[in-house]
Amino acid sequence: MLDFHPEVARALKEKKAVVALETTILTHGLPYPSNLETARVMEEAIRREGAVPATIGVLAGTIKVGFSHAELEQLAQTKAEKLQAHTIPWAVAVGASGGTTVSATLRIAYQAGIRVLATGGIGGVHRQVEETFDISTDLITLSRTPILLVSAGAKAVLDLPRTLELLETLSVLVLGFQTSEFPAFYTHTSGLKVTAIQTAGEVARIMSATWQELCSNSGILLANPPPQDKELAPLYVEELIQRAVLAAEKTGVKGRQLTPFLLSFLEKASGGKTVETNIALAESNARLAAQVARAYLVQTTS
Ligand code: PSU
Ligand code: MN
Repeated sequence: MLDFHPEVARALKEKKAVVALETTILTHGLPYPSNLETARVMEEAIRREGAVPATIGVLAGTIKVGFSHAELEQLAQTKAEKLQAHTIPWAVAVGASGGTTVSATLRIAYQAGIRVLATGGIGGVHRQVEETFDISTDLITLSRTPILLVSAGAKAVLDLPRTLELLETLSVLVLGFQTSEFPAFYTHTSGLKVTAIQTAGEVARIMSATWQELCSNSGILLANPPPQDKELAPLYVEELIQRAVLAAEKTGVKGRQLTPFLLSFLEKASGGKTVETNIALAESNARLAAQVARAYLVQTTS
């Protein structure tokens, strides 16, 4: 059912390091043309580290593992759905196009034999969850899919303490890359503690201990702080987020529309500053994911 780009098919066959990329960041997370630029920058970062990018998404009902430039452009331009793991079959059946969220991408990547995925920031428990019960299916899917996800912590628009608590309950190991603080997407600080890990090699060792030695099917979250020179001031971001959450409440935005609404509000309210940080952290996550994919290859073939 999967349509592999020849470069990705070859890389998997030759057992090269491959990193999966999600496409909701392209279809719903960033404005055009920053979205297309981000997708390309992430792919390039992976190539520079000697790995092969496998951008995943759905084009007219076909599940793509690896996109050509023209196909990426097509996905960025068309009216695309926001697909989660459980809505992929619907898109396939009706011939819809869609960006795959982390949850959908985890599912497809695993099916394709890929063990590392990079995103900007994973979804999680939304603020005001008491009223809305809005919890991203990213968390549940990660807990059931043996893939390592590189993410700049979780998106700051979320309730981060509850997101971290739920990951704990779901038995997802959360590692901080060269940090013991869970990053808050636009900043490296959140006040929340995680287990620090120093090298890609150690991450790879944990992956094989989890999946091969303990036969666990749990995913792992590798939290990578945003690049220092692109971080935003914590108080500045928090003020914008509170305004964004209030605006969402007032306009009645909820469900799948909520995250895209909040991100776009932040972009406008910050004069594009949040997009700049988002692109920088996405690139940095892609780079780290490629380093981990290479280390995991060494780990599993030695
Ligand atoms: N990272 C970004 N921008 C994004 C996303 C991640 O920098 O837009 C997307 C991912 O695809 C993630 C989704 O799975 O946001 C979460 O959506 P929700 O909260 O509705 O589950
Ligand atoms: Mn949701």
